[in-house]
Amino acid sequence: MTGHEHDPLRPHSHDPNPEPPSPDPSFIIETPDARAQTWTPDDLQALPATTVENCWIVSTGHGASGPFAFTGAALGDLIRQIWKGAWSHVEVLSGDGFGTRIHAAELAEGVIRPILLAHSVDGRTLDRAEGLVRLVVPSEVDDALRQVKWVRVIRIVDA
Ligand SMILES: Nc1nc2c(c(=O)[nH]1)N[C@H]1C(S)=C(S)[C@@H](COP(=O)(O)O)O[C@H]1N2
Ligand SMILES: [Mo]
Repeated sequence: MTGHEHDPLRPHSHDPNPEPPSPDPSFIIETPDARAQTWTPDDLQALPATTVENCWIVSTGHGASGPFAFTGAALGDLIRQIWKGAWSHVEVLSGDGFGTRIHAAELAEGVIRPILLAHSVDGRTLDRAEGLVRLVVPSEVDDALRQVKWVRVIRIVDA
């Protein structure tokens, strides 16, 4: 290896950033046709809401917090609403260089405890410090590396 090359899709375990990268909670959705649309938390709140109870933010290094009931849009449903063509995976990137890749199979219709683009927790809107807008991957319960705070870009990819 030649020095440290940071890949946001392969974050190493680390102390989470306590500070939002910017005050602006809007985010951009990029579709495979190279178009982009800007969304706000209000746009997200206008979609059908899904709540996933009993979510934990778990980190071996610095403890766990929860249980939380996160509410938001099921990410798979959101993608199927705005992109009717083929797609294989989605990259979810934060404003502070964090991110994760989600395969289409993880976002299939009708999954129990679906992956959410969350705007609320325990019945109230998340504040910016809590990650608004926050990706919640309920199945990930070991190191919180997919619980992406401050989502900035959602890139729908057809590989
Ligand atoms: N954007 C962003 N999301 C992130 C992180 C981060 O540094 N930046 N840290 C992750 C890690 S390592 C942990 S343990 C959790 C912490 O979430 P919390 O601040 O809500 O406890 O956020 C995860 N999501
Ligand atoms: Mo962590």
